[in-house]
Parts: sequence; C-alpha cells; structure tokens
Amino acid sequence: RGLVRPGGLWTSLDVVQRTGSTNTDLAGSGGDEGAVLVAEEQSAGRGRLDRTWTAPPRSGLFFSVRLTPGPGVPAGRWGWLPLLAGVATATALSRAAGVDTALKWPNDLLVTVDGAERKTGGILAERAGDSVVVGIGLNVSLRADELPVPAAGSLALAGAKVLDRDPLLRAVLRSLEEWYESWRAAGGDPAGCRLQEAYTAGCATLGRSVRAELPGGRELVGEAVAVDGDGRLVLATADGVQEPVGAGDIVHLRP
Ligand code: BT5
Repeated sequence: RGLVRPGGLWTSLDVVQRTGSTNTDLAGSGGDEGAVLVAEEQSAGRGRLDRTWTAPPRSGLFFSVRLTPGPGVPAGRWGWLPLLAGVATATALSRAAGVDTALKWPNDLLVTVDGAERKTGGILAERAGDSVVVGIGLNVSLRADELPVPAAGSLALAGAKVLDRDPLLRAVLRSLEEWYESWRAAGGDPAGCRLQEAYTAGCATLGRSVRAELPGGRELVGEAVAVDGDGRLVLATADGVQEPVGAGDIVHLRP
C-alpha cells in the first residue's frame, strides 16, 4: 500500500496470524534491512529483561522492523534506536489519531486516561548481527476491562479518533522511516537531526523525581534532568552528583 516502494526503507511487509514473538522471528531470519513483520496475535510477546508483552489477539499493533544503520553510524549511537522509535511512534499517533503520547524513558509510550498516565505502548530493540530489530507493541482498541496489567492504557481509552490498525500502522511506519533516514544521514548524531530535541520535548520523565532500578540491583534516586548524547538519562542526586543511567527501570515518584 505504498509503504514498500523502490528506494524506500521498507523492503517487505509480512502479516502473520499468530506467532510467538515478531522480534524473535525477525532476529532469527537474517535478511535485508527494511523487513517488517506484523502479527495479529503473539503467544510469547517479549519485553525487556525477560518480561512479557501480553495483549489479546487483534487488540493492537504488534510488529518488528529490521534496521541496519551501517558503518556511517558509530555503534555507540545505536542506543538511540529505541528512543527514535518512541519519538516516531508518538509523532505518528499525534498526527494520525489526535492522541498525545508521552515518552517514559527509555521505551514506554504513555497516554493520559482519567488524569492518570498509563502505558499504551512499549518498544524492544535487540541487536541481531549487524542489524537492530526494533519491536513495537501498541494497545489500540482495548477497553478498561480488557487491560492486561492494571497500569496499562490504550488508544481507545485515550480518545483516539482512529482505531483502525491499518492506517495507524502506516502512519507509524512512515514516521519511523522519516526519523530513521534523517538520523542515519546525520551519522547517528541525535542533535544533528533534532532527535535529541524531540525526545527531550516529549519525555515525561524529565523534570521528575525518579527512582532508577539499575541492573545488578543498585538503586538511585534523583531528579531526571537530561537525556545525554548517548541517550542516557541523567539524574541529579541529592548529593549534587549528575549520574547518567544507561539501562534499567525508572519509577516516576511524583507528578
Ligand atoms: C516493553 O518492555 O514495554 C517492550 C514491549 C515490546 C513489545 C513488542 S510487540 C512486537 C515485538 N515482539 C515482541 O516480542 N516484543 C515486541 P518492558 O519495558 O520490559 O515492559 C514490560 C512490562 O510492561 C511487563 O512486565 C508488564 O508489566 C507491562 N505490559 C505487558 N503487556 C502490556 C500491555 N499490553 N500494555 C501495557 N503494559 C504491558
């Protein structure tokens, strides 16, 4: 439908009725940059750190794309890809569905439902050889009694004006292509393609008091003050130190 076109980023788009995880399938298949795999249903959807992504069949978008930034983008900058996917998805949802989404560092998409922030999407980026497989899960039509976890939300609950999954998928893939091509053209420099600016503007974590649960069990409490050039969240702690956090979970402590 115009997404897979000569010279464009997307080289193939496959839709399967049911699979375990679109990320696992794409990571294992090798092949070209620009492959897109969409599932109507995932029986073993994955989140980060061995967590799961669960959603009823056809209630949302579950898909993965293969990106191969190549030698023009230093590997240290590939960490921006999940953040880039978040910005691209938020841009698309605002344009195509009139829904404001906020980004929770690093990879959650939040919508506001009855005054509370709820997770309506998540992103999982994984290295596969010289590619990165970026998976996006989005809750689209879920009603309040269908939410897989209490903290979840959906585009329907956030008042989206479009709930058909096809146009939403097209909008997200178009936006992802635009952001990715300009990031790659800038050699992965997030400032050079306004990605850092866009992420900062859309990030609900910044300016908040947060607790970071770091790999290995260490915890850090502070104010989230910036996202640095490597995509890390910078925390200003009570003893005046600025600590960049590159991986881990963030808990927003107060609004
Ligand atoms: C994520 O991980 O949020 C990344 C989710 C990526 C899913 C996509 S779907 C297509 C592709 N194929 C895959 O197998 N995965 C990708 P994380 O930040 O670790 O969050 C996981 C946590 O989110 C879980 O432990 C739950 O608490 C919560 N969760 C699970 N399903 C949810 C849902 N449908 N809506 C909101 N929250 C959910």
